Amino acid sequence: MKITGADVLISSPGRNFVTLRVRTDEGLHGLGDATLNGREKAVAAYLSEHVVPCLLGRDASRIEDIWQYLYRGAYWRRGPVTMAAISAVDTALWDIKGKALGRPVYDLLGGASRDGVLVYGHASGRSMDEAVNEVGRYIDLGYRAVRAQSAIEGLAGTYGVGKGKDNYEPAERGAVPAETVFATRPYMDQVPRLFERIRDEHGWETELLHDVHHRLAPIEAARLGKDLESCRLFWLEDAVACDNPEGFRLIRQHTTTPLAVGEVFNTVHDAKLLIDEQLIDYLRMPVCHGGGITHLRKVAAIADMGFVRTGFHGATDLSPVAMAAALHFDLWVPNFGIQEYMRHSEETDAVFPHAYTFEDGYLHPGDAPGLGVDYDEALAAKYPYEPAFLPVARLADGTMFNW
Ligand code: CS2
Ligand code: MG
Repeated sequence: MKITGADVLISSPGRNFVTLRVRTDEGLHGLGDATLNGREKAVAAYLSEHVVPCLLGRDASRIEDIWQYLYRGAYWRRGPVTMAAISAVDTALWDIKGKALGRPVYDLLGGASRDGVLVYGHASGRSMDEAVNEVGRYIDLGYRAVRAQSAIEGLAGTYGVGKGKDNYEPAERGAVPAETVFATRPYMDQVPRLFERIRDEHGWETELLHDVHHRLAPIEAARLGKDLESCRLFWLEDAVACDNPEGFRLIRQHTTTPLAVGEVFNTVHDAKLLIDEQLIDYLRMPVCHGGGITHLRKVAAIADMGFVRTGFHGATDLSPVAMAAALHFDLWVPNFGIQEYMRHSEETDAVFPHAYTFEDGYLHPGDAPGLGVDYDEALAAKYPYEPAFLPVARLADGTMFNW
């Protein structure tokens, strides 16, 4: 089966997405998500200019060889743009292989290791009261695990808090990033109070998660992890900026709160020290940014040796193609932990019809051949791309900080 073409499809149904569609001489096509929030055009150009010409005429069934060709042949290895492009090609080729064999991708990986994929939803509030109530709403929706984020008293806007009932959309349309202000001390004082309130109000049955979102120093993260131990979190995510994995040694010395990291990782090399030294408990690099299925199943095997489980990123800026690929992987992978599931907008779901379903706190990818997701190009044309950026954050004194 030869690759006859590949289309880089940019649309904005609710938010910007870049989708790669690989076509073959047998009439089958496969999809990959090439969306990198706020850097969409960089990945689109990398694909169009430097990858697609190299795919034409290749045997679509040679997934590993094409991965090696795109990775080793790039010379300039790794990084979010390169690996998002490689991940999209890889995902599309697994989609094609499943369609050619008439089997869902999870079956090609080794079959189901569980009956459903445990997911967590995103509860947030513009106040602590609203956040606590939102956790209750997600429990009523059937979620068994809920991430909770709230605005920080005294700060106008903060990471993870939506503007209303809709899901939190971090990227803001505009020519340059919006600027927000962060303050460490009120954040660290408030988060333990938020989770104490959630436990008081909603009990101990539901798994609770929190995303620090790269904003603390190691000693601060150690303190927060310690302060949260009585609330028994499922995980504390991105406790520190992970340019410095060694920082996790300090956090680990001080707290038993489980740690998750890796949504900004893109190859095993970003995670190796953390896995080898068992400095984390969950690895978040998703199929669409972490090298695709081909690379990620190697990473998962290495993680398994270090008792690290998967907990893939699944925000709305990862498309339903990425979610479908994640769910096939999640259903199979032996050291599965949990899957993030921020529901997409209705426009997004309409452009990306998919087979995955939610029931009783679990997702299932469905048994359609391949990934079980498609792309409605005619409908997508109604939603043209608009530049959008992730915000930047400064401290109150103007110091540039981590958003
Ligand atoms: C977050 C994301 O879902 C998460 O855990 O870290 O909301 C992240 O901020 C966005 O995906 C960035 O585009
Ligand atoms: Mg996160």
